[in-house]
Amino acid sequence: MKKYYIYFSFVFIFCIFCVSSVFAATLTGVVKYEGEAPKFKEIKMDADPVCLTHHNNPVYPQILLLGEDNAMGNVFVHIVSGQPRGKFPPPDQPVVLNQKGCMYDPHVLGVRVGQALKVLNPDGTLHNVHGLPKENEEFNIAMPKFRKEITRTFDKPEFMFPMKCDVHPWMGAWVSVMDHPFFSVTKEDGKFRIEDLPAGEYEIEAWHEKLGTKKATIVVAEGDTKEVNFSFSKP
Ligand SMILES: [Cu+2]
Repeated sequence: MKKYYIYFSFVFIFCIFCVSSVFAATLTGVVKYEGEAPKFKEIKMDADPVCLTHHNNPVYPQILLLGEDNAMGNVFVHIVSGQPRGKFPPPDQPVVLNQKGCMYDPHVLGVRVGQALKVLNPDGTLHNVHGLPKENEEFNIAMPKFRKEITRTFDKPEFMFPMKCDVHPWMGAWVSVMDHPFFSVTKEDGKFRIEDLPAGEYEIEAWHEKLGTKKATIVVAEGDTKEVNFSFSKP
């Protein structure tokens, strides 16, 4: 009998620890595009033959990234009000922005205040990394083909500034410098997931570079998993 007491004590103590992380809520959802998608012109990379060598298929602008069933990528979903109090130290790991085949990957990204943004150049050609923030300092860093990576950090929160490459005018990305971890960027499946939200009422915003923003208000209790879906259409 005694060994059962010991066993149950272990289970009880373990569950106190595991439940503490289960208490936080999770927010999930899917972003979709409604209506007929506009057609985009193929990007012509003839100006730089090195870029051309990286592609066997036509390349299109990343403005509207649609997956199966009109699921929508490159949408930035984040909490805009009701943000939990407290300090959220940035992760030690950098956020990576690649310039692969003379295209930014990802096209939309979030980085935390103080977190490193690592920009890679695997292309074997010259790129220049030109960021145009307003709250943070503007930067313009040449990356000749031998300069494979650079790192940049940002000391102020700033929502969505553009990045561009002055060598390849079709290259563009959007960077948001966040002071909290409650954001997510959709990929081609349109899905987002925001975890570890304390119980509360929040206003959630989905942002798209051309189609504007959509908002929703949610209330989550501890341990909830809530689903919120957004849809965008041509204005
Ligand atoms: Cu470039």
